Amino acid sequence: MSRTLLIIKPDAVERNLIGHIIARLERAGFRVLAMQMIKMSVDGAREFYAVHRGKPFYDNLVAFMTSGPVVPVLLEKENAVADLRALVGATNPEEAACGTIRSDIARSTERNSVHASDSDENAAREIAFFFP
Ligand code: FUP
Repeated sequence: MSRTLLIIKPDAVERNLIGHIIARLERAGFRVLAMQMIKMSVDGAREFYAVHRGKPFYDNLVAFMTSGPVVPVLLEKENAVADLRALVGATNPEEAACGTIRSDIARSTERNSVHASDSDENAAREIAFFFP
């Protein structure tokens, strides 16, 4: 078993899609180990997305992630990181495969409804960030 982190982003919370997303995760075989609803601080969002500092979308990304509540979810499954990335789909919903979460509900590359850790190393860092 391995662990990964998903974040339900403000655009999905605002559209009442928390339950929809959690149901899809559970149906796909993920176990929810912990979750919370929080409003990220600007400093927190800047730290969480530090890898993107200096990129043209960084300030907008931080503004979006702090624009409303988010729901970080700690998940467990065999092959959790890769399986969650496959379930979530590509960053740009127009490029996300049919049947993925982003293809079905995301609005745009920026407002793409969910975050999923992209490696075991980043999953460990991101899990510690929200569930120390
Ligand atoms: P992902 O791993 O699919 O979440 O994508 P990235 O880590 O590359 O990007 C993180 C977030 O930055 C995306 F979810 C949305 C935002 N982003 C943009 O707004 N524009 C871009 O061109 C790339 C990413």
